[in-house]
Amino acid sequence: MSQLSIGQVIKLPLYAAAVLTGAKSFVRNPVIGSLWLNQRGLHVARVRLAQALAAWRRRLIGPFVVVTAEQKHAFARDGYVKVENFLPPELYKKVREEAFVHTAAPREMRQGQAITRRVTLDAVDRAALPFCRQAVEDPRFRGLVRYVAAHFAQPFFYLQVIIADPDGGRTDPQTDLHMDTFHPIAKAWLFLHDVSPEDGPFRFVPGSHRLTPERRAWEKAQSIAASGGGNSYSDRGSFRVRPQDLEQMALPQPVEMAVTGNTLIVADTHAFHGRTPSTKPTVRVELYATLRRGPFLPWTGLDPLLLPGLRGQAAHLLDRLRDTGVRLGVTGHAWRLKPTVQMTDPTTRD
Ligand SMILES: O=C(O)CCC(=O)C(=O)O
Repeated sequence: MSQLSIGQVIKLPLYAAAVLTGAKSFVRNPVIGSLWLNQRGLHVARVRLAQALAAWRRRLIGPFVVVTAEQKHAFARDGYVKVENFLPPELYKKVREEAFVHTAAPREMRQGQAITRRVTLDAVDRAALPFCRQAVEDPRFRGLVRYVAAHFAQPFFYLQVIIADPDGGRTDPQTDLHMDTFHPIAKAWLFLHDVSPEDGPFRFVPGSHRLTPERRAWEKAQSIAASGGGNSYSDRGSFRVRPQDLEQMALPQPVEMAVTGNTLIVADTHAFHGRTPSTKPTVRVELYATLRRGPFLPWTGLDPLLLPGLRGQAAHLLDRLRDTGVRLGVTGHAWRLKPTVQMTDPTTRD
């Protein structure tokens, strides 16, 4: 913390308070990114406390979510849960028919060779996407997302399309094996078609959600390296992991989740995961969910987004909040609103 500007010194109490939130960037926060503090274990202490509180909250919500004992066991062992033939066949057929022809003005984000295109699946989207909405209302879907995220809170749901083109520029950063952040969060994909190994499937390192002594040592080394700068994603708190690091942590290499359509995967993405690089132009179509909340909350529930009036609107509200931030010039908006397009049409993307 030796090179602080006057502005940073004035903001120090805010930077310090952010240590008790989900803030993860080593470059934007000189306390979180302090070499001196991380050499003395600040980052690892945050990881340990967040992990312990997540385990505690998961025990609290366990009885209140629709998650089977086998699924809890699979999650404890692997860090993800996979459910094949998730939707009843009739509903799955209708979801596909609806999703593949859906035309809308989506949000898009380009990351290297990949474009992620999505529309929300909030309650207000029921008119446009009734069957997709019905699918994400399944209590087994939100139950698993809540259990894995360790928060009884409102997940964000989307119809999402990943358009990847190996000849389309820089490497997609999601194809680097990584962890999203320093605490457990949930991401879920209900795939709407078979995903073969060439189609850029999700990949995951089983067991890498556990905080073993080797993982703690790795987290500490990464936090010290990130405090010095070097890799923009790692410095922002999404550490990249190399095959030799996995070996050092006694972890296996990642499993590619080539799946049949109608498979649901819900994963803790503090664990190591990524997208398998596509070897050909691909279009992956899925119902997607994500849930992350304060890692240091000792309680669960009490989510304002579950209050009447806000319930079922989380994804729309987030978009509006981000748009306002962009208008006021306080944030950038990675998710740009695009002209109307058929969601699965890869040719109209830029
Ligand atoms: O889309 C995928 O298969 C994985 C994406 C990913 O790595 C992420 O969302 O962090």
